[in-house]
Amino acid sequence: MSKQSDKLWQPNACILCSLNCGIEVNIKNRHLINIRGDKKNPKSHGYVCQKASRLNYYQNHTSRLTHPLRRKRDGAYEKISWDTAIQEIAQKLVELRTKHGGHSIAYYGGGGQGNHLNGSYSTSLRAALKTPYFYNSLAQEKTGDFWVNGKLFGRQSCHVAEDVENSDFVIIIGTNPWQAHGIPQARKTIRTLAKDPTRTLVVIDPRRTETADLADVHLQVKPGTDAFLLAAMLGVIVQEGREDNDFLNTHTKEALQLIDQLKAIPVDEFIHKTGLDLELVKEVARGFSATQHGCIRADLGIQQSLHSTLNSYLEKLLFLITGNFGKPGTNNLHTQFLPLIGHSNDPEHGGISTRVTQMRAIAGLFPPNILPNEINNDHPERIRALIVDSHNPILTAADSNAYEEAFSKLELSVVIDVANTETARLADYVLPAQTQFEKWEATFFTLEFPINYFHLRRPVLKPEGDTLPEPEIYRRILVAMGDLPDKFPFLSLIAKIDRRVPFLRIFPTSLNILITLRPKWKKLIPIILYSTLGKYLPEKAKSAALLWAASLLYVKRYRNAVARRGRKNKFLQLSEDLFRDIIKNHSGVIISHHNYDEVWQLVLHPNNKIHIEIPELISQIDALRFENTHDNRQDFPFVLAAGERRSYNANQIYRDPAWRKKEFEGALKIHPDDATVLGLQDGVKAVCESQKDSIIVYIQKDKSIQRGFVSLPHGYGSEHPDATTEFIQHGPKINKLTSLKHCDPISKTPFHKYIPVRIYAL
Ligand SMILES: Nc1nc2c(c(=O)[nH]1)N[C@H]1C(S)=C(S)[C@@H](COP(=O)(O)OP(=O)(O)OC[C@H]3O[C@@H](n4cnc5c(=O)[nH]c(N)nc54)[C@H](O)[C@@H]3O)O[C@H]1N2
Ligand SMILES: Nc1nc2c(c(=O)[nH]1)N[C@H]1C(S)=C(S)[C@@H](COP(=O)(O)OP(=O)(O)OC[C@H]3O[C@@H](n4cnc5c(=O)[nH]c(N)nc54)[C@H](O)[C@@H]3O)O[C@H]1N2
Ligand code: SF4
Ligand SMILES: [Mo]
Repeated sequence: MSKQSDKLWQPNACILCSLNCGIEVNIKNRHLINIRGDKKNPKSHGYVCQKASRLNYYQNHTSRLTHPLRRKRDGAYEKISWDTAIQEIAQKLVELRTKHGGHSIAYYGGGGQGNHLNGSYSTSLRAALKTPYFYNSLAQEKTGDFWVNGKLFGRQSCHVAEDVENSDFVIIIGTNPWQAHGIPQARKTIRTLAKDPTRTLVVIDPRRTETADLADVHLQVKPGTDAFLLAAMLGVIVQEGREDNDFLNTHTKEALQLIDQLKAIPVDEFIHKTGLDLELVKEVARGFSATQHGCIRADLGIQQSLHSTLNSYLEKLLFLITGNFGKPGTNNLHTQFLPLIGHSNDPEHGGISTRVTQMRAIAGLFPPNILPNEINNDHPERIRALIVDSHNPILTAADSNAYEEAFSKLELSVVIDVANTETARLADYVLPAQTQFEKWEATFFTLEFPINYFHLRRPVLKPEGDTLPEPEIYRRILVAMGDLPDKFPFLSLIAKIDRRVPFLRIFPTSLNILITLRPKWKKLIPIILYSTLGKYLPEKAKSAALLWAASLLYVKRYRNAVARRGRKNKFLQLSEDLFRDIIKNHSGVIISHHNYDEVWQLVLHPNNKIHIEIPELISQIDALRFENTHDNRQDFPFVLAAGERRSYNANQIYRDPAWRKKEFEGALKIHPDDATVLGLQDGVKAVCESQKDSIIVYIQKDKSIQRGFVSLPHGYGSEHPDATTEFIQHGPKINKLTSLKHCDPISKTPFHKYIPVRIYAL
């Protein structure tokens, strides 16, 4: 290829899943006409899956928002100016904050698979609103896991990575990396693992997934019985004396009660409940305890099913009691460049709870499963205003009908999105954001150990219409609310000088003085950075200002690991060197290189010991013995996994159905024998009904699914305008079937993979 055409390829990243693989795009007339993997990306090395090549469908489609909108009395929307929108929204927010307190306002957003860099400035918005209510989709999948991490490792922000690539015994439970990824270069990694006769791959999934097809052992468990399976495996290990006592003695706090509990597990009885072969399960448990380099990769199949928080505990116990932690090829803790999540104390230790349903925060987040009940009542301290940012809860949170009703009760609803979503079409104000290809963007999913990466992306397109990046939207709201001045002339001047002579450190010093004088602004620092330092960053990378602070904090915590990446400019401070490197390299950079010894510093309990006993969950292990698994579900005989990841879904990020090359309907997978009993042919329409509602689905006979179990895809059901501009629904709206109450008692994460349903001909 000639030098000239080489220049047409611009580095960026795929925004469809947490991997954010590096891509190169070739643009013509505002269209992403070619997309390929970016070989220079130090994490993904050119890897992409089939979904990335369709990214133009995210950028260009007929539901794109280009102007601020306000809902009129008759329900129709009118275009308004940014000034009007911001003034009216700010006025209402101030009114609510003054009259009812910050508790009357909730924020649902801050980034999903993307929009992390811009969304992270929302901490300033929430601080100014004085609201503790930060709702996010992570709290409908991972907060049970985070809560367990908090107990085990000291903080809920301690997060576990899995080194599948270097592992010789991998257990994949409740996830299908072939479709969902979740581990770097998933298909390549899984294929290499499967081909190697010296390494073992075990998949635990009620469906014979593409990943299960490649596995050495597929434990085709009965849906919802993983707690029994995992407890039984732990029982086998402890009862046969196979636990790693050296590891436990050195690295964990005493665990007598736990060991006693595991010794008492009725292994055979538990395995029987899972529908699996007794000896096969025992062999897997023995194999995993024998290896020195085993790891477990888990996801929604256990986190969004029965016992989800308990499942997360048992899964972690399995790698901990076998000592598969803190070494290559095992599970490890990892660092985070800008912490994606925080820590919340339990209510009994001073943590906050919501005013209406008394729900605790976990990792600083509140679960979507409680939100409609926090809004839809006449409690004096109910939520009255909601700001939704880069989420589409009307389709993606449990119980769409309850959400729709709750929206109608709000005194103010604002949606910030790039597209006119189902949620936007219920809001009082709709604010159009720039897409992730029109603004500086990065992901805060820095989930790797021992080497960690960060990728700041430069915009590849000019912003469409009258759109703004989120930090600018928040900044304007803060200014209109009277919480921040429009300009910081003095600090801006200092920032300008600081960028020329950073070693003088005049900007951090001045910022410190400002915050000492104005302590109220401490939590608004992100927006202050954006307004000052941001203006003087190279290539107008204004939104990258926060990364300057992130670099400082990261170096403060992990100095040696950052130093090991090698100095690019040894005259600069380490953090300044890291920051500049990030801004300069548009294909991503390595930010830290850890030693395995350093894993223990990431355990934040005193003496860096893991507190392996969690009394609340040990009692749940005990309770399993008395649990009745013979469901009395005659009315709803099937278990529906509501939300499978397939080739043609990508959350609700793609809205135009034309992105799909096949699987247009998002059909219900059902075992052929079950379909025959119900008299349903392949391809026909049928009704899928839960206790909440019913939807129409297309039938797809599929032998990969076990009898009694059915599956519908995630990411369908969006309404997209056709040529006549009428909104037409494409595929099932699965969350019509799900319920707010069907969720974990501790974390309120929904049991979406275990929805009792009945199916009948239309
Ligand atoms: N193609 C595609 N990829 C995606 C996404 C997408 O929308 N599309 N979304 C991204 C996001 S946000 C996430 S969180 C991840 C989720 O990634 P995954 O968790 O891998 O996705 P799912 O397909 O929802 O569920 C995983 C598996 O759980 C199995 N399962 C269902 N019930 C049970 C059970 O009771 N026990 C066990 N052991 N397994 C069960 C299902 O059969 C399925 O194979 O995917 C990410 N990647
Ligand atoms: N039944 C069931 N429900 C589920 C799941 C399931 O498996 N089953 N999975 C759950 C999981 S794991 C997740 S993560 C959630 C995902 O659901 P959500 O958290 O709602 O996120 P997305 O579907 O990714 O929607 C992202 C929204 O952000 C918008 N957007 C894209 N780029 C930008 C941007 O730069 N700025 C702004 N402001 N907006 C932008 C998109 O247009 C879209 O409307 O769904 C959950 N819901
Ligand atoms: S969807 Fe595919 S290409 Fe995009 S980030 Fe995920 S794995 Fe990479
Ligand atoms: Mo997710």
